[in-house]
Amino acid sequence: MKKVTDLFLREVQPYTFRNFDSMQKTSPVSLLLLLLATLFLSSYKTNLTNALKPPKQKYNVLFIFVDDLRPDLGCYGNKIVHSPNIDKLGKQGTVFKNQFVTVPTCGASRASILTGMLPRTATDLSNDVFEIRKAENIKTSPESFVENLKRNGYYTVGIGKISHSPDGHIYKYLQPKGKEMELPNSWNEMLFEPGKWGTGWNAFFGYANGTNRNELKGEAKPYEAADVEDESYPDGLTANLAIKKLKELSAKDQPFFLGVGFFKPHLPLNAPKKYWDLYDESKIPMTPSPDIPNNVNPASLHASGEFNSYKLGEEKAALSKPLSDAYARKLKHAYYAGVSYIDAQVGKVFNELKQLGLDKNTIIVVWGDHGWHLGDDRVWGKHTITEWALRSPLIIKVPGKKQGISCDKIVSSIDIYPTLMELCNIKMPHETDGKSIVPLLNTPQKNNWNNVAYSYYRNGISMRTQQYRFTKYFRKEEPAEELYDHIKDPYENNNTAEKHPDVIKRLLPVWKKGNTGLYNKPGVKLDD
Ligand SMILES: [Ca+2]
Repeated sequence: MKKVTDLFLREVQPYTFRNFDSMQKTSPVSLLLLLLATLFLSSYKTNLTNALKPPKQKYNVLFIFVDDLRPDLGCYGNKIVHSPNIDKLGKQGTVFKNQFVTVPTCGASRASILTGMLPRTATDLSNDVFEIRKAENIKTSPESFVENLKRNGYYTVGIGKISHSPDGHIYKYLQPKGKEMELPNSWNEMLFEPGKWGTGWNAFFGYANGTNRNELKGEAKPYEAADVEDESYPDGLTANLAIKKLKELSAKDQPFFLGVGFFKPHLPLNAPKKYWDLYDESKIPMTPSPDIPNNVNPASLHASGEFNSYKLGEEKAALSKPLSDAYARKLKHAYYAGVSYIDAQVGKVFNELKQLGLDKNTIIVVWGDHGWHLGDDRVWGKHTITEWALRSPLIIKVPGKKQGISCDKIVSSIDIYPTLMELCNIKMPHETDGKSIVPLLNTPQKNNWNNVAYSYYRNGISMRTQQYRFTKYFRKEEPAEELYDHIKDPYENNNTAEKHPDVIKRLLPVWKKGNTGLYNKPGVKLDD
């Protein structure tokens, strides 16, 4: 508002004075009229300033990034999982039931959400996208929404895993924390408490006794249930740090962005025993998609390499044979314990926000960076362009907006940048591939919504519409096209591409719009 007032003064005052000078030689009546006019203008100026005065303060933004969280939450209809705090947020805001990430791997998915852009090169699919861009010294992507908020007067604080590395700094596993940052222009403060693990990467793969997967050379289990307090695993420390920062931020006369990045339920599936105790393992259901889907080439899936890198697991995952039901249940139990552990940490942060009275003026976003196969299609992990790995939670609460809304429209994580800018009344600094979903916060069943989301990996491009998932791979293995009808086949068990060339003919022009040409360029090695 200061800028508008300044503009007013610059434009009006010289004009007034110029006339005043020219009227010095005129009659006292004219002088009186001029004085009255000046008084009027002065009062008009005050009124205008008041009228343009913004609400007490701009919205703050609290953004919770959760690693590898698929929509296994109560507010997404999962009746087994205990997630009371995130569910409560769902009742205060909008739950987006069909939100899809653009890339099913941590770093690339986060690069996409942070810039509001689809991947355009092979680098954009890499987990190390931030590091590669930095090394190549090229700015191939526009600024992050955090940087844009910062440039527009926000005080920005990140805690934990927001971009890709667990503390925002670039360095390799088992190395000391690096000096360079993944997002060098985004943060006023980038923080992490590594505790007994010493560095962010060690903490990320950490066990309760202070060891970590990399130090153990993979001689570790993919899960742990130590009977310890929340702070004996890294996310408990992250929640405490977020609470401490919120207290400081509440004392500042400046809107803030606080990003908090929790690690679980990423592997290793470690959580305090009390969260495991919330579940009866025997009641945890098995996947509705236990086999490789019909008419699907195994090249669309993978051999669960990341999961199998925890060498002390009781069984190895493979496409040739599913894990035993008992072990699959144990692993799902571990994943759910991790979700409940995170939910409790998120709840602590929400409570502090409320205690400080900041909830009335703070937008809250909870987002998972991609989905995860819990044995679905015989895969344990991410890195596929199936519904299992691409669908993740998105919950947005905006003070004063409708509450307890469930929205089924198709949205993409690239839509979040323009959404936040609209809510914070800040211009997009570049043309985004996404679109603001603020209209859906007002009218969740909005007609004429462009129901399409694109995702990329494994040499393929997958498109989700309200009814279908259509995927086309650039590869020699057949079939290279997959079509799933989500009305008849919500778990993607049957590829019906061959049966429905008519549907594909209809979908293909829309699919082509999502082909950014990224596979025309040389590739990088991707994880699986
Ligand atoms: Ca992830």
